[in-house]
Amino acid sequence: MKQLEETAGKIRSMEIRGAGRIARAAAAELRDYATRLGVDDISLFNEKMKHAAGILARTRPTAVSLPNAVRSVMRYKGDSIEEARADIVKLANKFISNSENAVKRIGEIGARRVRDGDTIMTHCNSSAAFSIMAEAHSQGKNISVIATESRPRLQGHLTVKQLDGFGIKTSLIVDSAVRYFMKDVDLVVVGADAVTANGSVINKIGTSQLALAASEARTNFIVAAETYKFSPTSILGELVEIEERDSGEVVSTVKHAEFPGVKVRNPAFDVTPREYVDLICTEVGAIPPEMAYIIIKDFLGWGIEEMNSAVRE
Ligand code: RUB
Repeated sequence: MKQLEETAGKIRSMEIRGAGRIARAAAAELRDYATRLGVDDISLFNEKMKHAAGILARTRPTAVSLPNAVRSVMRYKGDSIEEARADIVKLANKFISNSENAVKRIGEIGARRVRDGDTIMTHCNSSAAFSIMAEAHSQGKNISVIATESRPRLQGHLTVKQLDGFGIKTSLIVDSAVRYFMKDVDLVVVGADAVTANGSVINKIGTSQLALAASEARTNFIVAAETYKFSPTSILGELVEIEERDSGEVVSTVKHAEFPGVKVRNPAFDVTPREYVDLICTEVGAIPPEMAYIIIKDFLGWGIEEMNSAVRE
């Protein structure tokens, strides 16, 4: 339990962050937990696995990749502990390798939308969005990237470090400079924490602001999202919960003491309506947001029963 709690803690504190990485870490932890689990009764084993899955799934509420990853491992079957354990290892490893391949494939598909000489704007730190920019650069396209800081956690610093390390011309801007620079931008590329059945995209707070500025400037807005970021339960009307994090991330306790009557709000994500999204690049193809339902139906393999039970959980 100690290692499981440690992994859960790392996801909560954002030492492990980004929807794809969170999902892979949870799948790996379930696999390792099952391997370590020293019980000799299958019902107890199943009970403990369920408990562990619950702890991991509840670490962060917004990234749909997390419950999707947990569920794909928890579909394991087995009449004995050995069988169950072997199936968990197989399913977790399959999820992890599919996820890594998906990010690579999104890069190849998305890079086709990038032209030589393009200036790309990005927000936060997304492996899938980075994969598109890195692939376009590797193909010899002369791109430059404008990346936002992404306050309050400054994931933009990770992005610019990665881009610069890859040899891509990169500028860093404050979040409020997005509209100011949009006139210089040919394409916006961002990642996603969740995509709903109606094609709305949930990503780092401020993403919808980029989308609005891009729409005003007639600039294409592309989302890079693996299929496991799509939310099956959104078909049943479930809303994706927007995580609100501690106010200390926005303003220190000492500073806050200077205006104690002020409530400091810190939503970590926002919703970009599908009208602002030109294309969602998944590993199975680049789709218009209107096709989100098809991805959920055809590629995630959830039956209506499974969706109903996920909503009840
Ligand atoms: C990260 C974030 C990323 C998406 C996609 O938020 O919003 O854009 O998770 O990332 P946080 P990826 O830092 O709060 O986890 O493409 O790597 O899955």
